[in-house]
Amino acid sequence: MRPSIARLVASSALIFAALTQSPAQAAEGAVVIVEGRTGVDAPTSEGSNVQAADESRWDTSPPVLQAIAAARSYWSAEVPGYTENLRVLGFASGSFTRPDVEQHAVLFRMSNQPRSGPPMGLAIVERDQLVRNIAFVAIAHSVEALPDIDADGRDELSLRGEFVGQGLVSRGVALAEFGDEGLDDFGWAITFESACNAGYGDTGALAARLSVVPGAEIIVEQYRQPSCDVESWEPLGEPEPLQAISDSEKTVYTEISLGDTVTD
Ligand SMILES: [Ca+2]
Repeated sequence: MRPSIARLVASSALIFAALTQSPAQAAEGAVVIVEGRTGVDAPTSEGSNVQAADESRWDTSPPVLQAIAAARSYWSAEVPGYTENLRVLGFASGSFTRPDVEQHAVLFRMSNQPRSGPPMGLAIVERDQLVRNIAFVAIAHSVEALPDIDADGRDELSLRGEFVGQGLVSRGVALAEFGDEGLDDFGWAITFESACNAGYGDTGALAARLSVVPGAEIIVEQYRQPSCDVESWEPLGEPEPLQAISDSEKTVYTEISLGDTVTD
């Protein structure tokens, strides 16, 4: 199984090694994809999502239940000793698999084990029909819709995750899109990292802000808190385009067959 936490943590050394340079600004009119400077206690984890009031309806939604039932069969065969700990985590609305339709991407977690890479599901629902059912392994707590960055008529998605362990807090985001071959990552980034409770001393914290003008490159601005005792952030280097993602960094998304279900 893919070591997702390794991906989340792998860039720590690179980020910590970055040198402070002069401050700079992102492009005007840019859409913010992720603002990482929200601190250790920011309500981004499961259980505190701002969509909470709307999420409960997906717990009993027939197409989502259909997706979960199929995912149960998939993961039972895939994971030895699979134990279920189901949770519907959130949803996003947009036109994800084809243009000009209203779809909902519903994120659910089938099990909370292993913590470093639990089995997840993403159901795409259109007109109360399940049109896609994706199985994957990742640390993901929320799903968000992004603007159609590459102008193919399909909105992009972001999946945000957080890992907390041994005093280290690490948050990351995977950027994904549906193409002709299915769902595929087109970028990822660490968006927050703090070891202030890990016993390494006063390491401060790091954060990243991702923004984009649709049709242009995604811009990454990095920031740091020089001390664990301060709450203000200072820029770390110049804004830079998001680095290309390698195949080994991509999440493996598996399409679960919809059987007799009406598809798009
Ligand atoms: Ca697109």
